Amino acid sequence: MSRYNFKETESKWQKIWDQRGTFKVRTDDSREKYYVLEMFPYPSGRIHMGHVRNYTLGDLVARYKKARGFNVLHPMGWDAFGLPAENAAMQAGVHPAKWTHENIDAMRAQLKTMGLSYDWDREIATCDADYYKHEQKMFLDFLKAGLAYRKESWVNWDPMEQTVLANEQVIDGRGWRSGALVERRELSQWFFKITDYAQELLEGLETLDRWPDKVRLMQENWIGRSEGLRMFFDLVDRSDRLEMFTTRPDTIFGASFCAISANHPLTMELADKNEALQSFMAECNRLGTSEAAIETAEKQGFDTGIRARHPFIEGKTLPVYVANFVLMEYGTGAIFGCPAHDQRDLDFARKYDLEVTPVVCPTDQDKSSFSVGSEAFTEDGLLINSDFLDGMDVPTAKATAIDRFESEGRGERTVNYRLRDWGVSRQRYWGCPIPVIHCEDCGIVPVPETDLPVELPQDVTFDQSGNPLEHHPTWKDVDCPKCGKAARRETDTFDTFMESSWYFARYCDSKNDSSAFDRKTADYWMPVDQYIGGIEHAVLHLLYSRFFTRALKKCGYLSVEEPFAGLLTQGMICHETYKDAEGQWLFPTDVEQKDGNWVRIGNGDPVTIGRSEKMSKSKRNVVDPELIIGTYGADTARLFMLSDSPPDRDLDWTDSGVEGAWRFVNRLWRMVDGRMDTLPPCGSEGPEDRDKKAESTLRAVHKTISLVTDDLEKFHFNKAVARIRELVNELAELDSARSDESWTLREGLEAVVKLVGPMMPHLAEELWSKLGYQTLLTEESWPSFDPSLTIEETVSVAVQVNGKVRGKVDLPRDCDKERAEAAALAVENVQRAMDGKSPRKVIVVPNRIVNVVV
Ligand code: ANZ
Ligand code: ZN
Repeated sequence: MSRYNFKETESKWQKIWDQRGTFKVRTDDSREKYYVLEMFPYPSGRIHMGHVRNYTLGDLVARYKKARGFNVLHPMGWDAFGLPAENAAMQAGVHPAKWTHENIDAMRAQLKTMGLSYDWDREIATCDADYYKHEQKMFLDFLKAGLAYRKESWVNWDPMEQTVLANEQVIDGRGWRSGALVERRELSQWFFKITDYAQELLEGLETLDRWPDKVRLMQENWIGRSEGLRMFFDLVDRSDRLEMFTTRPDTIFGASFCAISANHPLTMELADKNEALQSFMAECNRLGTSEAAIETAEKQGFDTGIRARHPFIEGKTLPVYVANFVLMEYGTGAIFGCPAHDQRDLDFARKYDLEVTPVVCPTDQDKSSFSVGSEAFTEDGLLINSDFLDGMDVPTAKATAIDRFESEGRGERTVNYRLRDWGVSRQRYWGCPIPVIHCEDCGIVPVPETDLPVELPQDVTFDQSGNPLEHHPTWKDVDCPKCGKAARRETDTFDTFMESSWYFARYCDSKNDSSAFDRKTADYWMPVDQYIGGIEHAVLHLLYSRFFTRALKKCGYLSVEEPFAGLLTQGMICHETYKDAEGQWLFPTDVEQKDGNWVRIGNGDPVTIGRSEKMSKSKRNVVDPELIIGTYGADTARLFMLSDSPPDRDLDWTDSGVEGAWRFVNRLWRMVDGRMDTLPPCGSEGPEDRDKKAESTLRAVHKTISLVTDDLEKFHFNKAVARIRELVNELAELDSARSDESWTLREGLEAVVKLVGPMMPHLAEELWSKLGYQTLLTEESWPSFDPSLTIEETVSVAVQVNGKVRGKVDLPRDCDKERAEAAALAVENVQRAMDGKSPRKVIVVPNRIVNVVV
């Protein structure tokens, strides 16, 4: 018997698909479209197992939908701008463009060995001017539509390298290369008005019923809508007032201080003549803007000496502090603190010895003795110590307090969002140039559309710190498009999240030179029906894309609002970890098992195994896809990716799992190859009668088709694999010497081959042709099933009570004992015979009898 040669077979079918253009697609109004997309990779140089899983999942969906008759769009490309290319340029002296394109070539070649059903004609690389010139046009349109604006904003500044650092380049508050303490600096930068869409983006989540709940929740929290009150406190001896935002106006009588941000205008004003305050501000600014940093830092305050008047308590004044936990970017940058009912405020009050007056009392506590110690009470209760709010519950007190503030003209109900506008300027080389020009006379002048693209200059050097565009000798120097005077090009480039915010629309019409995409074409394909990728993009990428799509709609580019109708977030791939005696991580390929112990290959040194963790380069617990595909073939790798866990769960990579998949591949191949001689020829007439075994196997075939179809619709891919394996076991029992069974075997094998087609496309294609078909399996339709054959066979079972027949029940053949028992006990006549007693014992003889002993 010959062996399955996956190497030859896989490359053979890849070539045939390629030559026939099997996966090329066009818009076709007569057919229903289906758009499957996997998040495009960053061209780091090599694919990793996460990619293999991601693309296997997408390919399964694409091939399945194609077999179901959809016009399937399934494209691939490269998220090609970004920092690693610049780092490579600095460290290895390769130009980012060269580094990126070489990586793309290497990774494309790797992907091609997986047999993925992409329409490669639509491939894009976002670093090509053909791509980003359309992005520049979009920016100009956004500018006209009022969706882009400039404002001063904070950046990380490395004082030693004299350069702006990306957040990823700040490690524990220090520059990643210089190790210098990073400072914050204010720069004028470009922003997109994503906050204009806060409410829409929130409401839109409700329509995304094919998104995981946890992703929707993460977006909801990120947008962070809160309803509250904006109100004013008068200041003692000052004519201005302090405007604050609160979500707890009910706690107003418990207010014991006010706090403002280090960047609040009042702080700035006071700091002018106050050096101590200046250094406090600088300290706050060093903390960074991340919420995590603010949450964990010790609460610090600076008493300004200013006093604010309590709005409802005659004569009461509150100290105004500058505090490190108040952000300028949220609400109004000023708060009143109510220590009894907010933990941060309580920590602050204890530190500065401020009043702690409880104003909400838990319902199970006595209001005259209730007090707050080191833990704030943040739940609902009844108002105390609160004048006109006394006795109310929190929601009523909130509404009443707001009404009072409003009627006295001291405040207004407002909705506040945590979401900030999207800052898109980056002081980097390897990104899309922002198409504007700075003129001394005219200010900011958009680059005229006819001058697009603004291309990145190729001749840049990376030997100095800072942005190479800044120190390019000529690139910056341009004439003002408005007045003709010598002017300066913007040297900032776009955040790379820009390119990934519209690439899905570009794929619809990726060769269009005159515009980003034809509107009708985009309207045909969009939205993406199924998007697949990692949960790490649950917030930023997905939210930016949802905003960008709305902005494109506003500018007339397309008609949809939501870019991704369905979303699947895949789980991680995990692997055991290994360490040597010194505690250094080892690669799985460095270790082996000898006489039951793990040792290092070569020298036999002992190795300790750690638990299975997410594959990562730093822990070295990675398996190279190229090695697996080279050893076992792409189909084995793909099958393993699908069989062991549901797609949204983590998957443990084990050698035994891969070998199991490999054995199944070979088993299927042998089943067809080894029995070809005995199978009835392709297309021959079926048998008139079947024996019992042939009949029940035929039922199993139809049931499996029906169930696997259902599994694939629900993304229960591992269940589908298990069912197919079960069917294969059953088929193996058939006797090829009997014509009816042999005929059933052919039907069964044909069904199996079609069912595994989207999972193991090369093997399936090979077996399809072995079974005698001249067509490509990839162009065949999904197998159908005869519903009458999927109905469970029922048997009539007698029910006895203490040995006497008392009734009958119809049960599915071979059903489990619990079901038989439950059905038997439910028979009315049986219950009567049991006379209210509970059974001492129930004996089930499958398909025959149930005997109840009472
Ligand atoms: C008084 C108060 C009393 C508050 C109390 C809370 C509890 P969310 O729900 O996230 O919107 N806050 C307002 N602006 C702030 C800023 N710029 N920086 C830091 N904190 C700020 O939170 C709103 C609450 O966070 C507001 O309600 C305010 O404190 C604080 F028992 O006002 B609260
Ligand atoms: Zn000008």
